[in-house]
Amino acid sequence: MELLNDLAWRGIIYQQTDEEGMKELLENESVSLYCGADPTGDSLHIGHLLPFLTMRRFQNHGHRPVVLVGGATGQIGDPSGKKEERSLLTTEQVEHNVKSIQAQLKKIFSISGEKTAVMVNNLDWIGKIDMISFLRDYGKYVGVNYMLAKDTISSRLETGISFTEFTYTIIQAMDFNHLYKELNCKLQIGGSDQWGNITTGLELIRKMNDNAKAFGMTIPLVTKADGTKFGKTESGAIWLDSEKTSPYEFYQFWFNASDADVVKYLKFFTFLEKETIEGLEESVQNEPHIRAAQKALAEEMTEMIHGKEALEQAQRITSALFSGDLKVLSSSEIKQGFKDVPTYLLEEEDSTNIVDVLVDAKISSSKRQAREDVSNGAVYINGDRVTDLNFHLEGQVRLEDEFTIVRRGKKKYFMIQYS
Ligand code: 629
Repeated sequence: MELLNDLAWRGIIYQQTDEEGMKELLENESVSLYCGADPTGDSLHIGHLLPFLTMRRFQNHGHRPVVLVGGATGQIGDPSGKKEERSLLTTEQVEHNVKSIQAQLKKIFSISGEKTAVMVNNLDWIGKIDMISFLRDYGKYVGVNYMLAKDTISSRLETGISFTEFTYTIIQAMDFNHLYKELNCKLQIGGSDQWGNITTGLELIRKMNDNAKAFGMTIPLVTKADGTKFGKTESGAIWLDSEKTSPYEFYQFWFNASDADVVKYLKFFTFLEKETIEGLEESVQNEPHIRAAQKALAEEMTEMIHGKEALEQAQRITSALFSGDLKVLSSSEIKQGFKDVPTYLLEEEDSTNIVDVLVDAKISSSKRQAREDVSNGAVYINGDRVTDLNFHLEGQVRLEDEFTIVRRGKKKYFMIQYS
């Protein structure tokens, strides 16, 4: 499908500065476009994904993504969408974060040779500008009244905003102007919170380059049908870094999308085609219990971010947990799969007898109940049924010498850890 139609069908376009002009531009030339991320942390999370995946859609249609990491802006702090002043990061933190985020973005774009995506860091040009040049060459073009009218700034006038954050929008505008001149970058995209910064850039480009015209586009905020925040679970954000969010958790996040949200996510985040997504939409309506759409979403996303092997591992963990057969998993896979089950720490002096452990860890309600559970065959240790009342949690059952998985009944799992 033609790019803009595809984006519209997916619901990816929120605001555009000049719809007709942009249509013409994209039809007539291979366009360079950019989107930035500030290194405020050492990993991107799924809230960052949409604009970067959208850049990949442009790339697939012959345009060139310019991926910016804000080594300079990350030291200032974007007030957009923030109710309060941010605390400054140290320059070391920013440098560290820049490296991690660059590596993640490189993976998303598989940046290699020319003609594909390029990666830039705004510290390379912003870091060279001295204060007098800043005020004379750029500051003169941006009216304070114009800035005060921006939502992201006006909304902070009551609670307060430092001159540092107030200035942020000018720096992002300077980036756009720089990329316009150096890389012929004519379009900036971002989430809806970036509208103010993007339009400041268009103003600066126009004023500094003889009425030149560039374009801006924003992408809607991802919302959930139940009104809760997208991308957050009880254990926090869903990170792209597999150390922070394991591929299994990542898989589960998408797999657990509600029927009301899943089709929207397929359109936003995957590269599946219209016909395929429409087929999955029918499946949500006619046979929701098989969760075909959720499965497709989880597979596409996990493979895209973590690769095929990690996807297969996540699927293996999912089905082992479902069947209760843990023997097919490695200890590290068990660890991933059981991260969120109730945990009990067994101290060195505690009894390791199965009945005592069941009571101490509150897995069974009393000693009598614990004995009954074991004798009835309701207790499993690392997937093996244990019926011996004299069984001890020692030796081989301590996986990696660290933990044991106890299951009581069909689906109740617990983790015993050792001090
Ligand atoms: C210099 C810095 C530029 C252009 C952009 C930037 C970063 C921008 C920003 N973006 C958010 C971030 O970094 O703060 N000022 O966390 C974030 N972005 C992705 C989407 C966003 C936005 O990385 O645009 O809307 C989240 O979906 O909040 O020259």
